[in-house]
Amino acid sequence: MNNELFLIGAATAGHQVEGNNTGSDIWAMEQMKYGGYPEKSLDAADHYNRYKEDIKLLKDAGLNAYRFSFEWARIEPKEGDFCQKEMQHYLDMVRFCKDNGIEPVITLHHFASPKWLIEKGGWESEIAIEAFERYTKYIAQNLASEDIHYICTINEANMGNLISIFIRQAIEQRKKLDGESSSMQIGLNLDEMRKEEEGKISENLEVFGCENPAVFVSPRTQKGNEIIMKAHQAAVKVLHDMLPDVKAGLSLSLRDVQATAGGEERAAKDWHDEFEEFLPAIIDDDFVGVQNYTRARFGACGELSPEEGAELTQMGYEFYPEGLENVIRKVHEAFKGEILVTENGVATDDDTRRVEFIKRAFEGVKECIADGIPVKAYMYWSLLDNFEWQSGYSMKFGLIGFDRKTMERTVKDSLYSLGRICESYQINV
Ligand code: GCO
Repeated sequence: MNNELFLIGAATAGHQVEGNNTGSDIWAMEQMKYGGYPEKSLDAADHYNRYKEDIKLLKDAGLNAYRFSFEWARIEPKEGDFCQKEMQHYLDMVRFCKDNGIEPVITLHHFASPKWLIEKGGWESEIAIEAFERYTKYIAQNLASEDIHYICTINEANMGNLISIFIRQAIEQRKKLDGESSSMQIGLNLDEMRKEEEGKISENLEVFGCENPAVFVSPRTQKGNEIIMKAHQAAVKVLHDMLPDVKAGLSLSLRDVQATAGGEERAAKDWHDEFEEFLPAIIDDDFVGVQNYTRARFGACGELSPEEGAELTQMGYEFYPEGLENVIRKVHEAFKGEILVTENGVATDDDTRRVEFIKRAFEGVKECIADGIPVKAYMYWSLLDNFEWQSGYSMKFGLIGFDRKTMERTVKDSLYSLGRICESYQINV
């Protein structure tokens, strides 16, 4: 079913909504003094126990698809030791979707990894390729009798690359500033910083057995990018061999990169780092998942801040729903397979702005489809307010809110408005 329908749904990621993903690297970092997570995920939205209620809300509002992730750390808590009970949990979720006429779009890896993988070298080690392949095989065996159409191997495979570029730019910026003055006139306590660095190293050694744990969301080397691409390709092969009806791909975080006068070269370089670098490894995939939240404008001196007076989201991004259409068009110039919008959304406390964001973003999707671009799905990020990684629970992306004490859900108007879009836009593709 549903393969002929245009999919309109919402997305979540296990670690951000389930709660108590205790075997994962991110959970471990949340407990650390220098782990970079000021707030802990704890019970999150307790989606692990309440997924039925949440999927029912999505269905009742009129949506027809749900993208969610399997948590590798639960399914393979020790290396090579798979937990059938946890696998069954995800199979139950898949069946619950199916029974309710909701198309499940499964992500195999969404940022969190098993802690043991990081202890063995993580995403900078070839071990990750073999481990991810073995995990994918186990999943494929278990999904053999399910009617699944789309599996996303790795969420935002380009994230580590983007993080390392961002850090490099920040250092260059710092150097420029320092170069301009004869002494560093800034109230930093270098002694304190050094102590903190030492503390971080010894804590990493204690928790992960290495000084710089290569978690998925840490800066990536060129070799690390290649490892991620190889892991993805190995997983796609497994899926094609074992589940021939499944379409496989990965997702990328893609800003709408724009150049103002003089910024053409920098904009082109940025698009290369976000997208083109990964193209050779995905060119033959069935689909690519596009994840867009805003635009990035470049001038002769680099990235520009949003214009004076521009509306900003809670994340500090420019409110710019038109970015999605531009990104889809740019991706399609180079990638001829299907395009799924696997994430698009806005963090705001004002749900009327979310309704507006979705409406305008979806207008762009319709234009792309009208021009023959094979866009097959639009998934809003996110179904639920959730644990936004290092920003904790303060960012409100959800179509559904929840009370952190009682876990009681509050459906926002934006869920119904997306449901109405879905009902009025059932085209055959
Ligand atoms: C990401 C993730 C999500 C985020 C979302 C909002 O891509 O970063 O897929 O986990 O929560 O993008 O920032």
